[in-house]
Amino acid sequence: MAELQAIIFDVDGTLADTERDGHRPAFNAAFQDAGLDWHWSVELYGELLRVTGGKERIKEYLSRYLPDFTPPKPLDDFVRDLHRRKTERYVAMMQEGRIPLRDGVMRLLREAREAGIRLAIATTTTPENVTALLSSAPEPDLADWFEVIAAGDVVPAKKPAPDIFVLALQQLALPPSACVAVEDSDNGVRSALGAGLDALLVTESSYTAGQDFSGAALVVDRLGEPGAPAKALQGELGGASVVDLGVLRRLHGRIYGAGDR
Ligand code: XBP
Ligand code: MG
Repeated sequence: MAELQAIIFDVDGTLADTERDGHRPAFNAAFQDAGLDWHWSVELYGELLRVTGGKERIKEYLSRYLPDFTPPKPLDDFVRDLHRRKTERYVAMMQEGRIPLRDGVMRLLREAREAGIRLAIATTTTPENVTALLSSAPEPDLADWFEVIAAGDVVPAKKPAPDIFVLALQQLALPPSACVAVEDSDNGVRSALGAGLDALLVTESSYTAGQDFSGAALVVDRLGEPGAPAKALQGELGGASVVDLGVLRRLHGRIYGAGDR
């Protein structure tokens, strides 16, 4: 009988819908800064998102769309420098508060924190991006609410590999059975399930709607707020109109046989 002790959140698409109007324009701005005439449209970016990680995504773009491109320096150095510029552009955009947290995120974080549930992050994105996003939130010290921020290149393999969730669990010093994970993408679902996080909630995001979330315990369109209810797309909300801590405790209890069913 395991009690719910922590929630591990993905960031991009889950805490905020950052990809289309945050990461994508930051890549395009970096390309422009570097004098490259590349442009990633909303549609093209949707295809490139199959590959997680910004540096990996740039390499995927080159091999698929510009196989004859000759970088002005060794490829890894070129991609690293271009991506560094992209991170600068992205952080500046987040500091302007360009992307808000998704509906219900602050509500759920506050409720969990007040109940003594530990908070963690497991994301593929660069750590600076996470702190910049959280710093723009209505709660000024939000980044400090997260006991663990596992992010970016600190693990050998990015999602869909389980490594980043495994690292977050190690840093929390908890087994998967003490946690609920929250994701928005099929790559994230594979990563979380691979780490043994079976109490898995998916909140679909703009680029991930309709993906295959097999294995997730509950899939909703949003966490929801009063007046903007969550809709269950897979699994049951059990009569709740938003995803709150009670919903997460019941979900966890159904998987691990503890808590309020
Ligand atoms: C997020 C990513 C990241 C971001 C860009 O995936 O794949 O690459 O798109 O961030 P997830 P960087 O939500 O599954 O963690 O450019 O810093 O990699
Ligand atoms: Mg995501």
